[in-house]
Amino acid sequence: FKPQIPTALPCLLSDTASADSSADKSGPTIKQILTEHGHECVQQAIVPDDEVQIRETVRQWSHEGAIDWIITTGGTGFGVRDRTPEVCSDALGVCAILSTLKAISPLIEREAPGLVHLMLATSLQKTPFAALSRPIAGTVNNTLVVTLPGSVKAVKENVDALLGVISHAIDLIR
Ligand code: MTE
Ligand code: CU1
Repeated sequence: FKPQIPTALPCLLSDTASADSSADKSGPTIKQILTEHGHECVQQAIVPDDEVQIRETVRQWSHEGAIDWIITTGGTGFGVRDRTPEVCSDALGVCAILSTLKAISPLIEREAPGLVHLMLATSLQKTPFAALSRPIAGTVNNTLVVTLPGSVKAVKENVDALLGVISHAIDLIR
């Protein structure tokens, strides 16, 4: 038995993806994996690389009360959007979005360094480039928020790692 976990996916990929949602491959990947594991995805959005828009999306969803888990994808690395908009490409595994972490970290009420550790430790077994991701995780209101890297490969590896603990985490947070 897998409990249903209402989940939201603001797919914070890029201005490109927000202009053309078919450019987002990681959001649909997350949704597919979660659905296969019996979790319901109740909200999904692609937000442009804008700190305020990202923060307001996460704030709003975490205060609606219906969402237990918000997953973002992209923007965890070292890219600087303003200087390198043209390299913001999922396919290359190079994402140039700066705003995600800056947007979300002020909202976090209780940090979850253990979840960050789990994501990084698992990811480092797959690639040393995992060291270039700076994920954050924690609670906002009664919602768990985690930030995943942008590539489809990274998303699969991180979601697999999180699925082992997420139901219990959400039971405790609710
Ligand atoms: N983590 C996993 N599990 N698998 C990966 O392939 N790619 C890394 C890293 N984390 C990767 C990963 C790479 S190449 C980068 S640059 C960083 O995530 C940051 O990605 P982001 O800027 O798209 O968030
Ligand atoms: Cu990379």
